[in-house]
Amino acid sequence: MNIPKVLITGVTGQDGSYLARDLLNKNYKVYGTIRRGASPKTFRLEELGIVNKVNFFSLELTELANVVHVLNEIKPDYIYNLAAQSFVGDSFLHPHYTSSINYLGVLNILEAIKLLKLDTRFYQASTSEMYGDIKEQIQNEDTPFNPISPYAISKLAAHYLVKNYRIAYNIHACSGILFNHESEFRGREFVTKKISSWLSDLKKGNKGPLPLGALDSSRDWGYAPEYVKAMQLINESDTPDDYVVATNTNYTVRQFLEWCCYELGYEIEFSGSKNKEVCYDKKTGLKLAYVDEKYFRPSDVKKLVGSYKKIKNDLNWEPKIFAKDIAIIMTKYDYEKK
Ligand code: NAP
Ligand code: G4F
Repeated sequence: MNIPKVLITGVTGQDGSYLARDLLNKNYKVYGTIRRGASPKTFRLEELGIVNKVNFFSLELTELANVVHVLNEIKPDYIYNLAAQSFVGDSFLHPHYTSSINYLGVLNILEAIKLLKLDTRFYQASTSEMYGDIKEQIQNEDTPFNPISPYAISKLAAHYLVKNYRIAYNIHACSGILFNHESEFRGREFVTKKISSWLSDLKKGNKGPLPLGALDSSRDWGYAPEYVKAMQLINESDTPDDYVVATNTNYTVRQFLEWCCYELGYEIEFSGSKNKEVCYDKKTGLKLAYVDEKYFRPSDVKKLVGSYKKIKNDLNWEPKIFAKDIAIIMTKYDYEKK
């Protein structure tokens, strides 16, 4: 039997590292792209004990010739395109850079598949951020998109490109519209990890109070190791299609903060007006967190909640770990980490 060859762009990120672990466990041959830099960020792969099992290729996604060369060398059976400028806040500061990696990068991979006539299955990391200023209370595959950040716009353009190449060139290309998913390996700039890691440091006496932006933004937070299983089901399905991956629940940043605080032994209360709120420990009066307008975005998605009905029906995927469990898992991990 032929061993499937899989190429993961963004293998060093949160999702890429969990996905690589799963695929190696299935005995697939895993290739991962890294970007050139002083020191590649392989710490997640090292922690999972798989850094020596991944075959690394240096790839600059915005260079078509480089993409063609790498795909021609590997001739992968599956591609998971997870590489991205994935931080929404940063996309307001770097809209050109965000568009080039998140949109042109996808165009280059699809063009390379077409030019090389590869028989490969392509998965694109689409996002709930595309729903933006939401048009329906619970979002599904048919909900109109209404993006409100350069990140979301770049991802939406890529999303349509994937559909177009599927229809126009019969490429086995699909997208997972993933809602926010978090884990021990989440990047520190995202709000969940910022809260769990900062407060763990504060509890150990290594940091002062935590500055935050919009406390009442709400998100549908799932658990990344479960979401990479959904990605595999989507890409390995014989019928290429697009799927929402979500938990159908949603909570605010404020609630996430409260759960992490509670896990560390703090019972919290808030005081002050909207843009100057402060969060204290009720028992000791210790200042734990405060609102800093610096973290407000020029335009921000207020609320997201997704329906996983289609992926449950077609591919039998459903979430088992929800936001409060995730807050506890992340806080325990960060507090216990040296
Ligand atoms: P992540 O942890 O930020 O990882 C992003 C990966 O992309 C990293 O490996 C990073 O490499 C790589 N990358 C960034 N810029 C690059 C560039 N210019 N050239 C090549 N590689 C580059 O993201 P994630 O949370 O795992 O998310 C994976 C994908 O899913 C992303 O496309 C993201 O937009 C999308 N998504 C994520 C969520 C979520 O809630 N996590 C939800 C929906 C969609 P370095 O290690 O060198 O930085
Ligand atoms: O954790 P966030 O930065 O995630 P965001 O913007 O929802 O994006 C993540 O999920 C998307 C899926 O919908 C992915 F496509 C994307 O790649 C990324 O993984 O912010 C969540 C909310 C926002 O409303 C933000 O304004 O939390 C609010 N927030 C409040 N204080 C903060 C902070 N966000 C960050 N990053 N840092 C804060 O201090």
